[in-house]
Amino acid sequence: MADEPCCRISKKVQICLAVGLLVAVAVLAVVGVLKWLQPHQWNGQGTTEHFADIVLERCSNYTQIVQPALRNVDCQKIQEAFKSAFISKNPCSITEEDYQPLMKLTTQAIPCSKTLLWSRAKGVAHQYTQLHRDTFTLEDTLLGYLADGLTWCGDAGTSEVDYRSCPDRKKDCPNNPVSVFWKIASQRFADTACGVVYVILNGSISKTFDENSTFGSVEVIHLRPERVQALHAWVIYDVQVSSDPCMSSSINKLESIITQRNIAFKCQSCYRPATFIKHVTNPERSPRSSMI
Ligand code: JS2
Repeated sequence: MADEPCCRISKKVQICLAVGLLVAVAVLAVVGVLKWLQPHQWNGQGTTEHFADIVLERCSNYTQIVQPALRNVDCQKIQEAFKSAFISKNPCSITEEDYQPLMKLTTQAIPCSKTLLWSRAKGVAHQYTQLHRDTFTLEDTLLGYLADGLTWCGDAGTSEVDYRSCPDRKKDCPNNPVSVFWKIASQRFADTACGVVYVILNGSISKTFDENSTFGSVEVIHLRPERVQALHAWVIYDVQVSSDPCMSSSINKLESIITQRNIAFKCQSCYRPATFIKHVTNPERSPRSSMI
């Protein structure tokens, strides 16, 4: 038939196209599997699932229920400012400037003598502020409340967050989104503290005061002598110790750093956190407040 050679060729072309399509699908499948099996790029856990939604929900909860005095805060803007701090950026080159828009939107007045710092004693500190609602750890302020316990990072080449892995401070790089956030948040929290500042330390570990901790390397050095009269350390311990933890060499080191900065120092050791939380109250009262 006149159209037979054309038909025979088109049959051949059809088979070639089909084979080509099959090969293409197979290649894409292999690439997809290899990408999926690709080892995580970083050593730290990936961004917390639903990160942006959690930030928005926490912001609404905090400003409407926890601290209604902040009810006029724009949570959408805060969520956007938080995302803009790290999305589409190299997660090992995050700077303090990246967080400035978020810091500006989360300014908050903390009453003098109502700042509570902590080191290796997060749980006890938060149990204390749950009982003494007029006292604030960083995580009881809006900024700390938004981020506490979360992980987040992005990547320069995409506008997506990285759910697979994020840089670990020690194994990958210190200027990652989470570490830079807590450094700048802790710095501002200490910098704006006033009156008597309290810190809960762990007397059951060898380095009760660690100069390399966030408390030791950031907050202690950012307390302002012109605003802070004294630092009161509450050293809690739950194992029988031979001597008073307030007499330890690490506490003596803390005392010398603080007094050399013209801030008075006081230490109180408290056996068993439970009794401490119930009975220790901070008598200092002051109507003045500080902006963070
Ligand atoms: C909270 C996190 C996270 O005074 C406290 C707080 O103000 C905190 O911001 O910094 C101090 C505690 O840090 P430190 O002295 O290094 O004690 P730690 O027990 O080793 O806690 C380390 C965590 C400090 C910063 N930080 N803080 N919530 O989710 C969180 N993630 C990090 N990295």
